[in-house]
Amino acid sequence: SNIRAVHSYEKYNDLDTINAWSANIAAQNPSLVTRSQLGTSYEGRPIYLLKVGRSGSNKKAVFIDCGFHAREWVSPAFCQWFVKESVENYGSDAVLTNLLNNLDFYVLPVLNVDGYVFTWSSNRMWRKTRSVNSGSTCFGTDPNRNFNAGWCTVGASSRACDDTYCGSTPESERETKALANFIRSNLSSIKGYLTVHSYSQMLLFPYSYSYALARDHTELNTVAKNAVDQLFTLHRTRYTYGPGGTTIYLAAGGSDDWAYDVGVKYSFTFELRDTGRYGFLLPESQIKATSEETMLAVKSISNHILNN
Ligand code: ING
Ligand code: ZN
Repeated sequence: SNIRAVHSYEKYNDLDTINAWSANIAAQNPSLVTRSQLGTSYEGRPIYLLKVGRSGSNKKAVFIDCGFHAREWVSPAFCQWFVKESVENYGSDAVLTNLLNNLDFYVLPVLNVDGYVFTWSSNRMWRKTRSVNSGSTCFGTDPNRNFNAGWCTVGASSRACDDTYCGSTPESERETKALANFIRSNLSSIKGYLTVHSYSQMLLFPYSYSYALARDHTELNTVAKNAVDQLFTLHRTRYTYGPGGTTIYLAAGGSDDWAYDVGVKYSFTFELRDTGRYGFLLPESQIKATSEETMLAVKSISNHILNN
């Protein structure tokens, strides 16, 4: 008999549980999922990456990360859901099967592993990494202000005690450096970059570091509109969409702007449920609905990438 406990996709899972789950789902689905280590965090924890898709040659890839900001717990829950849906519905869901046959999905369940552990042990509202800042007693850098895209020019702080601290240099954090190195190394295949945050119910695309419109603005706007329209069909959840700067706020150093500027055209930031009633403390009872509706948006964007 199988003594391994069934994984709870409708609960928030701590990092040890997520790491045990990712090892397991790769071991149980070797033709669809492989696990590697993207890098190591400041505090020495492994950062795991799953590659999801049927093996094939010259496949385009979509990179999806979760858990940039430690307190946004529904984000890692979504990444787990995405992998679950992929392994459970491969071969039965025609759209998903086609995507997995023709695209690789790199799924990073938790980027900011140290911060995530800290929200479970000490401070549920922690956002940043947990690196030591020289000359300060405050910890951490905002990983979504730490990329080399208008770095620290707007909507970011140069004070180590602030929640939007941009860090000492771009990619100063081991976590952001590992992510950026991976994307730089796989630019020939990675055509989409999706980074999953909460909350606000928005689908954002470049730019956030300025009001300038992206070269591909018209196409990105259409892709975003189609994605939020699909998302809406399931539970009538309303998302707004548009360039980050005008849709949420100006903020430099974000990973989506960086990915776009290095050549990943389809670069989006999701802000999942809700719009503030529960905020970061979204009840576990909403994980399933949030994840299922988000799947529709991710599938919509991925289909566009596959066909363009
Ligand atoms: N929101 C994002 C943040 O890092 C964002 C919004 C997206 C900023 C893209 C910059 C670029 O502030 C949350 N909730 O973290
Ligand atoms: Zn966030």
